[in-house]
Formats: sequence, C-alpha cells, structure tokens
Amino acid sequence: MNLTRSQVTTRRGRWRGGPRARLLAAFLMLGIVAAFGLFAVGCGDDEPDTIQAALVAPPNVPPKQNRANAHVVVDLVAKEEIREISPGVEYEVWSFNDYVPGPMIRVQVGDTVEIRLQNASDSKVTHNIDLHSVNGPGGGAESTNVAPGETKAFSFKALAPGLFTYHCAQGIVADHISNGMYGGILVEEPRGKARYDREYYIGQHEYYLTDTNGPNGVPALDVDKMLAEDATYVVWNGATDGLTGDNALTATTGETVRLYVTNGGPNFTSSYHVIGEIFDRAYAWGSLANLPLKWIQTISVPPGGAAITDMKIDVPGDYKIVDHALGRLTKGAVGIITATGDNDFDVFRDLQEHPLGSDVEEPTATAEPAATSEPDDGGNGEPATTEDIAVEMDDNVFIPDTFTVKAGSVVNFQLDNIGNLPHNMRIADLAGSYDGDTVSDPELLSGGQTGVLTWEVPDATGTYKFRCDVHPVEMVGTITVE
Ligand SMILES: [Cu+2]
Repeated sequence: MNLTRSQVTTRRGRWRGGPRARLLAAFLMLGIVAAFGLFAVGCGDDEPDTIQAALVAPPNVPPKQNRANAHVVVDLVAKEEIREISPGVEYEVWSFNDYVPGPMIRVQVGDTVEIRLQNASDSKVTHNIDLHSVNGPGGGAESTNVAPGETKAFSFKALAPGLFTYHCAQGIVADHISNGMYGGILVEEPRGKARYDREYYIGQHEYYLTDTNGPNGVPALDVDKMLAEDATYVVWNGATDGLTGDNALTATTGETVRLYVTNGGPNFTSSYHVIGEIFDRAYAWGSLANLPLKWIQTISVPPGGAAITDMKIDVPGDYKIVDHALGRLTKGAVGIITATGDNDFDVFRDLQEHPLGSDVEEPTATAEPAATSEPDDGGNGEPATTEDIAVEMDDNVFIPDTFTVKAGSVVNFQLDNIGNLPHNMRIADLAGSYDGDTVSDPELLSGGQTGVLTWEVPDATGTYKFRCDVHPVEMVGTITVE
C-alpha cells in the first residue's frame, strides 16, 4: 500500500513531538502568553483611560468595543414621570434615564466602572442602584441612596462576563422595580468578533395598577396585587405591545439577530420565546463564561436574571417575542421582529401562496459547486490544486463540520475561532488515528483568533475524521476525500 503523506502546518509552522506533548506545549504557551499579558498590564505606568459610557435608548445597544481596559463613567438619572404605558392608560413610571428598561451599560471584563447616580430634583422619593455585576455590599445600593436632587457614586471592577440585571433597591424594592427601575449591564471579554449581524436589548416586567386613580390623577401601584402576583400588565420595554408597530425590531433574512434579554420582574419568571424561530445559541442566565445551549425553543429568564440568544432568520415575516406563559401576552407582553428580504423556500414554504414550481428558480440540488481550480489529474505530474475552505470554530462545534476535497490536492482551512474557548483542528489518518506519524500539529487558537491549517490531502480516498483536541468528543467532523 502506498503510504500517503498527510501534513498539517499552520501559520506559525510545524511543531514536533507526540500529540500529547504538543497539546501540553500549546497550553504552556497559552499560559506564558497570558502571564506576560498580566505582567504587561501590571507594569504599565499609564493610568487606564477614563471614558464615558455610551447610553442609548432601548432596544438599541451601544457598540462592542474591544479596547484596552478603562475607567468607565456611567451617568444615570433616576426620574419619576407620568407616561402612557398602555393605550389610554397613564401611570407614574420611575426610570433610569427615562428608559424602561434602563439603558444597557456595556463594559469589558477588567474595566473599573464608576456608577454616578443622580436623583432628579423633582423626584418625590429616594432611589439607588444595585447592579448584579458588582461584588460589594448591596451591589452598590448602599453607596447610592440618593434623595431628590442628590448625586452619589461608587466604582467596581467588572470581573465576570455576562449580561446582568440592575435595579433600584429602595422602598420595598419590588415597588421601585415594578414602576420601571431596572435594566441590564453587559460585561464582555475585550476580544473576539461579533457572531451576529444585529443586536437588540429588551426587558420584561410587570405593572400592578390600582382600580382607581390616586392623587396625581392616574392609577397608583397596587401593593396588594403586587404581593398576590396579580399583574395588571406584563410588558416588554415598558409598555403593552412595547415592541410592536413603530417600535418593532427589524432584521433582514440571512442575518443572525442577538437579543439581550433582562427581566426586572418583580415576580414573574419569563418563559422567553420567539414564535417561529429556534435560538441557535442561548446563553442561559446571561452567562458568557459558560457554553451556550444550542437550538433552544424557550428559555427561562428569572426576575433579576437575563439571557442572551442568537437566531439566524431565514424567512421573511413577523416573529413575535413572547413570554410563553401566554396569558401574559393578553396582558401586553408581546414584541415583534419584522424580517424582510429573500425567501428561503427550502426552510419554509407556504404552499398556498407559493405552490411548488410556481414562482422561483429552485436551486438545482445536483448542481456542482464551481471549481476553484483545475481538478487533479491523478498523479501524472501536474501541480496539485489548492483550495481555501472557511471553517468557523464555535463553542463547541465546527461550522461546517463536513467537507469534500480532492485526493492529492492542497487544502487551506481558514480557521476562525468565533467562540470563547481555545480550539484547534486536527485531522486523523485514514485509519482514524490521531497519533499516527502522518498527523502533525495544528495550532491552538484562542477565542477571536484566526489561523490557517494547510492539509496536503493524501491520495488515498475515503473518510477522514477531524476533531478539536480540547473538545474531542463533541467537536468533531469528517472530510471525504474523493
Ligand atoms: Cu427607586
């Protein structure tokens, strides 16, 4: 049997040694790099820059930054003002910066975040802020009790990545939250690229209204109803049908839409669901330090908790954002994502509107992909063909995870680690062994890194397995050599 040469190189060249030794070496190298990074930060004589947090109206979010760590100043104002929360129903809403939920604060792991809370001079009661991203008494509440007209501040180090709820913790707490005083703070790793095309920020909470008007001429908070968990309205973004009509979210088919979902409560766990979609990735409880769940239909978002979900929208139309405890839809908890763009009849087809064969050029299932170069002649001395193949490495999956390549060609796998964890791609020999002499070493890429894995495809046709050495069980795929 003609022993074929399977060779794997990376941008940084080939490594020597057995697979285990090489993996160990890779981890050691990572450690050294990480230690040097810490050293560099520790020895820097420059104070971190002071920057002002961008705060925008929900459902918009400030842009992702990927900058050096900074001292981030967040200016918040507690306000009390009467506004319409349902058609024809006015109520005295309490808010951070006029928004319900309050503006999304976006910082990085390692930032020092200075929260400055001002209570508007025309407020009637004291407010404060407790952020769930804080390690310290009250999450900052004890340092920010502000009477009307006062301003107080504290700072905290953002240590953990994820989406965290913040809220006012004054009064009996539930009353201030129910009046609208909650929001979300997103803490991200300062690296990696966006794995979504659009991002929105939404929040669910409940209002409890008295049946009669109070002294200010509008219904007041009904504490008995609140304690009985008998909500008058359950809403996204502060008002019934709060994300519909002019406030509907928009997307174009083919895009991946990320939603940052907070829940103020004060009482209800949201069974957050988007009708007609599946979450490709769902970061349970808003944690960005753990692996996302894949292909989730509905995810619980508890009061004082959060979730982050990504969904690729394939088909144009309206997608309702609901709490799948659907009695709450009747109480106002509905939003809409309106997707425009091309249909994908493979994914969904209304057979009344679009009978088979009626209106579109169907993609020909048997169409050959366009050749990138001349096919190999089977070893008659002509140069081997070269092909680039893009591969995304997510936590924990190769996208795509099956390939077909030509025997005797050269393939450059263009690797893009879009996950948070380190991954590599190692191709086995035809017998399925990852220890064979013909297998050499792939580079370990950390989250956000890209690299190239060059494979001189053997002449032996068949199915070759590949895997990530760090996640060898779940992160696998196959290459058909023909
Ligand atoms: Cu308050």
